[in-house]
Amino acid sequence: MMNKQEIAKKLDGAAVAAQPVEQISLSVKFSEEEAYDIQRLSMEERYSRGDNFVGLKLGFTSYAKMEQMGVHDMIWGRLTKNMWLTNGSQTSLSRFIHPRAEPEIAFLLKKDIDREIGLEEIPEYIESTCAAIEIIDSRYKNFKFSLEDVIADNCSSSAFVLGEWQALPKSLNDLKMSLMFNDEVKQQDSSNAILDNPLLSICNASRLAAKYNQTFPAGSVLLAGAATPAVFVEPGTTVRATVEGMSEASVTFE
Ligand code: 0L1
Ligand code: MG
Repeated sequence: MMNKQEIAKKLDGAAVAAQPVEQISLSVKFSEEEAYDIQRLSMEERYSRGDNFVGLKLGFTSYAKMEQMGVHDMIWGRLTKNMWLTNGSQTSLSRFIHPRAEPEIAFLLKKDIDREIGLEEIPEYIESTCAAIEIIDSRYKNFKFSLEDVIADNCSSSAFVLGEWQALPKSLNDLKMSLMFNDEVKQQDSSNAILDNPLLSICNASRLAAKYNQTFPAGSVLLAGAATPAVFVEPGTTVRATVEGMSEASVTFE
């Protein structure tokens, strides 16, 4: 029976080789708490190779998706420097297994968050916001996993792209968000799809980070969660995420 460190190494190996593995929970039972331990250990493998923590991502940030997955809370994962793709750049599909893209909103922290913060405290902690793309790429075969499996696998997070930062407005509600492949709109919804209010993702990230003793330092990025379902990326595609009133984020997959 694999222990947490062995599972972490297996998931890290799958990410490095871009080769999927069987769902861990089919052979080993582990709790949500243990899944976050495995995630941390697996990310420590990356840090030991020189990669660095740069922020957090939230998943399952739509109430419809939580209900669909039978869960009552968001999940969170860690973002690293090597996951950060330059806006407008090209990247090879071969570094991924079966990547999907989602349109998101990102935030930049200007002050360390070490406890749960409320909506009214956000201007004190958040410097700016931008349109973002998250590339999710489950390390499990056929993108199939239990809640514990996906948490252990860093919530499928694989890469992200940020548009240009802009000052944080008072509200981020009612903004049209689109995911485009070349010039074709693949998905579209309102920013309200993110927790009814994307700013709430900051409060939730602060709560979850504090619960799991993850520091969330000034300068970190927060990916707030997707406004639409994720779409499989194909070769030769320029993926673009647009948020009304913000500059777009884009990346081309060769
Ligand atoms: O970022 C997300 O919303 C995805 C969370 C992980 C679940 C999945 O891979 O679909
Ligand atoms: Mg996401």
